[in-house]
Amino acid sequence: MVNKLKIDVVTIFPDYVVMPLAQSLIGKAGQSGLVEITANDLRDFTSDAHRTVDDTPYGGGAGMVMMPTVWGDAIDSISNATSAAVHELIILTPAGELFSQSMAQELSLSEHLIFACGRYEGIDQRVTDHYRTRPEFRVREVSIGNYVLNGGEAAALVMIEAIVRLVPGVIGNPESLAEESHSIAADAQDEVLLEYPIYTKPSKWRGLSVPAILTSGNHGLIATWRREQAISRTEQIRPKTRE
Ligand code: 6GU
Repeated sequence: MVNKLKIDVVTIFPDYVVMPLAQSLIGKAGQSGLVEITANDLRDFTSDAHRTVDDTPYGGGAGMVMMPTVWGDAIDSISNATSAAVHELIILTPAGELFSQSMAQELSLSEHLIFACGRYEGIDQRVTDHYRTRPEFRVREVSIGNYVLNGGEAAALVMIEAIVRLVPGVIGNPESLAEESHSIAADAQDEVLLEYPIYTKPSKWRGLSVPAILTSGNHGLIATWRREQAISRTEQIRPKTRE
């Protein structure tokens, strides 16, 4: 078997992630054996009758904090169950580094990804700090954007979809990945070019015609036009990313 990727999601809402992961390309990737995804219930790693995962914050403040004890037991158990040399531990938090195409590309080459989905006000900071001292772990705190979700589950789904489609063998058409790969180095430098506009039949719809150049048959002119469109669209929609 080549380059198999094991993904463990750890959450107090395993049902929230199970159905979406069984669908579409991610589900097919699972059937092909290239990717294996497990949704783990954090409460299975509690030791009290109430299956408690959270407690009040030291120093006061609103809300509850997820306990390091439970997370430590879950991550130790899940990492010990795979033979991977390195476990990529991804702690989902709005206070994390921003997720990007270049991070997806990097993570798609991993052996084992563990997504720790925080709820409430977040996970005790010592979980990150502890696993950063363990050489068999690579720990990242990751956010998918500058807005606040109630928990990391939806963010984990977003990341998994972006990562799994990049696993070699998962996408049917490697050409579409090759085109995207140009944007990856750019993304790493925050210099992404947005896609040019695309059209299909009919050539006229509700009074709107397809740009004539696209039906000209001149592939050189079409390529130039698309590049110009991508640049002007990027300047309009993301003025900051291109200065
Ligand atoms: Cl990873 N978690 C939460 N709770 N909110 C977010 C997020 C993550 N990324 C963006 N907003």
